[in-house]
Amino acid sequence: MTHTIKTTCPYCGVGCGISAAADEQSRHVKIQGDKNHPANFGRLCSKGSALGETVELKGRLLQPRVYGRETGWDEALDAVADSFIHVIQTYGPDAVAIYGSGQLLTEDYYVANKLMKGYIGSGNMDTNSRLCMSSSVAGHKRAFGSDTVPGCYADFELADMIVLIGSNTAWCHPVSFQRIRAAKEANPALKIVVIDPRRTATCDIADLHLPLAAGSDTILFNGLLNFLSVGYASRTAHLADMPVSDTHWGINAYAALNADYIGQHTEGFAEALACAARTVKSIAQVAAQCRLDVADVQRFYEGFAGNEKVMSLYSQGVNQSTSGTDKVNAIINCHLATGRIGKPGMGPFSLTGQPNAMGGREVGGLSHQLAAHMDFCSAEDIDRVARFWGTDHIARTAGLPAVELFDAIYDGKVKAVWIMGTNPVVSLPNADKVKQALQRCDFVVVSDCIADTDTTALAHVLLPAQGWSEKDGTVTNSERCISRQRTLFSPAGQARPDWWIISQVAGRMGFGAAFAYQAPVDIFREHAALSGFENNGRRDFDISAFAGMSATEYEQLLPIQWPVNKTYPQGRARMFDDNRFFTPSGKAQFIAITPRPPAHAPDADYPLILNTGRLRDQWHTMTRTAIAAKLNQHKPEPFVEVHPQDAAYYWLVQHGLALIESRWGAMLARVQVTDGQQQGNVFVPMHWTGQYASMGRMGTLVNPVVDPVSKQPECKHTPVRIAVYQPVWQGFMLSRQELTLTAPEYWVKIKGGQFYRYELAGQNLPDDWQNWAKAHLGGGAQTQWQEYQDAGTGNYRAAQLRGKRLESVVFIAAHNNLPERNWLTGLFDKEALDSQERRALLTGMAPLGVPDVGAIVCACFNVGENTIREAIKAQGLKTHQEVGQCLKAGTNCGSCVPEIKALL
Ligand SMILES: Nc1nc2c(c(=O)[nH]1)N[C@H]1C(S)=C(S)[C@@H](COP(=O)(O)OP(=O)(O)OC[C@H]3O[C@@H](n4cnc5c(=O)[nH]c(N)nc54)[C@H](O)[C@@H]3O)O[C@H]1N2
Ligand SMILES: Nc1nc2c(c(=O)[nH]1)N[C@H]1C(S)=C(S)[C@@H](COP(=O)(O)OP(=O)(O)OC[C@H]3O[C@@H](n4cnc5c(=O)[nH]c(N)nc54)[C@H](O)[C@@H]3O)O[C@H]1N2
Ligand code: SF4
Ligand SMILES: [Mo]
Repeated sequence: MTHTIKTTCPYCGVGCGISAAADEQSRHVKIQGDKNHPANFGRLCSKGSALGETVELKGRLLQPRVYGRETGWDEALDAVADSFIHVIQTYGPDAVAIYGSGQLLTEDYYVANKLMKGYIGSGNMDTNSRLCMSSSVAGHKRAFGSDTVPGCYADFELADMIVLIGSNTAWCHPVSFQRIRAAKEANPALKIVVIDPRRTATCDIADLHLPLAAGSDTILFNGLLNFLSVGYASRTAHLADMPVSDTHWGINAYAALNADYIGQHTEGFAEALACAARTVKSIAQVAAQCRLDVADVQRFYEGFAGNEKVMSLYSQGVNQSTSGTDKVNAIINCHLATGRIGKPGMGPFSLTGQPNAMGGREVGGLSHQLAAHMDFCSAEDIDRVARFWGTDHIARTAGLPAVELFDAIYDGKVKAVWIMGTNPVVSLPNADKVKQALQRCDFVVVSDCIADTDTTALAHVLLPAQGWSEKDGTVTNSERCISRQRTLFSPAGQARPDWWIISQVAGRMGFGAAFAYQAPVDIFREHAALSGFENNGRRDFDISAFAGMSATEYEQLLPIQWPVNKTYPQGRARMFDDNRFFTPSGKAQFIAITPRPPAHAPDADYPLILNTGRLRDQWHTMTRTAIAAKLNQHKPEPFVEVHPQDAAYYWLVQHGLALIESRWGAMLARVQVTDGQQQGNVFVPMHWTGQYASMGRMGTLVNPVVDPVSKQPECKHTPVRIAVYQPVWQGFMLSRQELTLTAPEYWVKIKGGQFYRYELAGQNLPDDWQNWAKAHLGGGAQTQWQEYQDAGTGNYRAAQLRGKRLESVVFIAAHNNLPERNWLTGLFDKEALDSQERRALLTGMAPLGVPDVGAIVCACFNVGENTIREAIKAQGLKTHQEVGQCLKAGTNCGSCVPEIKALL
């Protein structure tokens, strides 16, 4: 029997509401967007729509394991508690650590943080949010005195201009992107500016794309602050000596500066402007240093100055930088200078990455935070939280931030670590060192819902966590909206909720009374009570209205934006609408920004800049999205984007293989030549791991240098070199069964609908291809083989059938002259091949007259490139809407609209 349950998507920070029709017996779930959820009003992207394909039990971690042996919960929990107690007694509390994740629910996060900071008494709880949001957190704190996102999604529709900085919104926040696209279609006067070194899918809706030099954002925004301030100095007596020259900065811009706002509600403007004016003198200088056209910079500045309702949306191109915090404040400075904050349609807006990036900050998940937006800077806060928690063990100083934490593990200073809901062997910079750190560590506990990840492989104790569809609790999205994630299915195997696992360990460590939670609502109530405890309006995060909530009210909780308290019982859409900030003076702070280049410039050995980021259809380390065959079609293999001139210079060819090396590691990827990439920059996706590729784990390359304020690593800027990787042979295999490969140097595993696809390349020829193929594909007596071998060219092709059903194919070539995979993969959907298809098998190409859909463009409706091209030609289609009417492509999640437009 199916029952329909409202829940929230477990992927990005848009936080879309889902209406899920789940059938417990078959473990099937039909996913639809929740029409009433304020984040998406019924829309979903390709990843959210494919969630039903990710709930299968195959690959799940179903039972606790202690040193590789499956066991029951009692033994596993005792092992964790005993080892932690032993390390703490021998070396002190700072020798243990928890490394958490913005993918934990608020309730899980709260309990983990309370255990480490409140009861173990160490600050060593940090999270993958260190790699994600910590520059935004630090920038907010400096400017507002609190980690507050001022605005809300409804502002997108009210804005006159939206600036997207370091954000590939089209792929990473697709439903917000669709909302912006719809706003622009409804109001063509809405101007969109994209600031990103790459030309991304997001540029599809841009009126202006500024492909700035990587890392130069602070120059651009210091320039903007100057531009906005032209004429201000002469009108304001105490700033008369301001070294701003009107002639360099254009005319009429000062109309934008809000002197009243600056005077009444802010501090530090003079210093910030003086610093901006000292470091950036003219638009021409900005253009030269950011490597942009003067006219484009001017257009951006005039647009910003001339439109009152400006929103600045930013993400990892801003945060993941050694100037990340400064970038955030350089942007906020321009909003404070114009008074454009806390009002409809305007403001700085940090797009959060993970589903619960915001919730993690609420509970104090970063190692310098304590709880409920209180941190270790204030003795009063520490005392307050200690009294609330009823503990005399509370940590008094900040713990180690992620990169330092793993260095401390490597150095043997931290001897036991518990990793929850994150895959640091892939996602941390200098990932090989992270791997070694865990190999050297005395005691590694990993809680995950998936059995085989690069990190679970190194665990001494593995704890099966409930995943999305099983777990139950709350998350907070980019606009401070708290939503419920609800249970759809009973747990897989022995999987337990993270909060339960942590509470059990806490109990076994002797802290039972403080962790006697029976259900998530118990934790949520406590978290809510702490947020209001001795608050009196001094802390932004206050959801004390929920402190007395009943289990039924929690069950029925509707999405609501914090704060939720006596003053704002229905939540609050916009913070700072009262012009009151959470600094000691109550005023917002300008921060003087001195632009700095990225930590390491390219040099003779490593002449290129490596940029890393996300793809439309994969989520991080692919543990869940790669299970959904649909999501593997868009970009099946790890690749590196290279500018045509760099490709020519390094002899790289389209679809050939390249070896990318940095001072820290190496990676292999398929070459994609594109002028969307700047010369001197290359881009690789962050997603591939040791589970899906032999050498696709990009974290090995990444520079571990961090921002001095936020400690966030510079994931977008590593000096690298690139060279052709020339294998002796290349090929692919398609098989109904998952295979175990006897490792060629290069392999990639791709899950399809009814098949697994393996892309292969090797340096050593096997003695005999026939034996090699049969050793891999098996098959036995009931299968028939077709084979073709040409010793002269090195080509080998084989197909294995069981009756008329295709079981597997192998295609090997000395060069990369291999057929496209689409037609062959389509044959796995058929129970029987006809004789024409069987005859064509070893050509790898559809027989004449049989259509080949081409590479899949629309993942939602499975529409291929060839189909779209043919329809465009045959029916004279002119717009993506017409393509949608004709083929449905692009009409569900809309993420492929930019690609359809490119085909048009
Ligand atoms: N499909 C998908 N969506 C996701 C995720 C996912 O894994 N897959 N992950 C989620 C998470 S956790 C996060 S944090 C967000 C991230 O969302 P985004 O930040 O939008 O994603 P990224 O691709 O990491 O980086 C964004 C852009 O920053 C640009 N950039 C690099 N250097 C600079 C620079 O110096 N200045 C500027 N202005 N731009 C620069 C890059 O070229 C890139 O296009 O996405 C969330 N959404
Ligand atoms: N070079 C480079 N590196 C980056 C980035 C980049 O842009 N470039 N981006 C950074 C950013 S912004 C982020 S957010 C990180 C993301 O990096 P990670 O956090 O390492 O990536 P995920 O694949 O999301 O890892 C989540 C893990 O938790 C498991 N999991 C899922 N749900 C649950 C649950 O409910 N409980 C438990 N216990 N486990 C669960 C999943 O199976 C998976 O193994 O990567 C960072 N690293
Ligand atoms: S935009 Fe997509 S991934 Fe993000 S929450 Fe919505 S459905 Fe999930
Ligand atoms: Mo993130």
